[in-house]
Amino acid sequence: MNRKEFLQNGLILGGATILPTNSLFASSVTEGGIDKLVDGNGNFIQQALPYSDNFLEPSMDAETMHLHYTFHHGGAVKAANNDVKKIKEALDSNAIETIDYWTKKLSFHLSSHILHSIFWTNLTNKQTVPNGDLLKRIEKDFGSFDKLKIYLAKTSKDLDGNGWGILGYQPYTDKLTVLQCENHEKLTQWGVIPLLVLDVWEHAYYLRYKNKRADFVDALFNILNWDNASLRLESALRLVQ
Ligand code: MN3
Repeated sequence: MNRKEFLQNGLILGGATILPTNSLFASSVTEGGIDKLVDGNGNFIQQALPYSDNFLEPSMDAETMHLHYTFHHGGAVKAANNDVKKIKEALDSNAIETIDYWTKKLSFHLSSHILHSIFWTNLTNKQTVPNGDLLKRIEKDFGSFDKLKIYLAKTSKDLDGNGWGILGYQPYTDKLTVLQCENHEKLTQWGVIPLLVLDVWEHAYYLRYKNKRADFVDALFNILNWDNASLRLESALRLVQ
């Protein structure tokens, strides 16, 4: 797919994110470079975590990891399948009074599935830093890695209610961009491909960090997998060339 075709298909690809086939998680998480969120029948599926529940201790405790992955992410996958079913039923029976409700729900639940799927691979148990093309683009678009860290941390800490801080690649401008996403689907820019996502919903940190979201965000910065973000950028650029 060339850049023009990508831009024409932006609505389809806008929420999808990709890992190259040579990545550590490629075999189980992706298919053809795209995060594998559906099975052969088009039903949403949840991939296994790429590590054990306690892999990210102490920054993220095992109990939170288990609950977060199983019930919050897993719940969204089940709900997204139900939303699709309800939309189909409404169309098949020509009873469309509630179709706007299920359409909004699908936006919420599928966006949750996409962001959580990226989030797990964006974390690791060692300190990493951006390098190569990702670092060059960070310096070009934000001034320095330190400035990006300040920007992304502040955006994540100050989010109203529940949501995500996101570093993404915007193919329409060929720039990196930061989003402050409310819930899972609000305050985006069409076309942005997420590279690095920070879940700041209360369910992500409340057991260990209580009300101290800022402490959790600071801890997250010690376990962000910038190598994974680099792989995602490489794939995004390949897709739009
Ligand atoms: Mn979450």
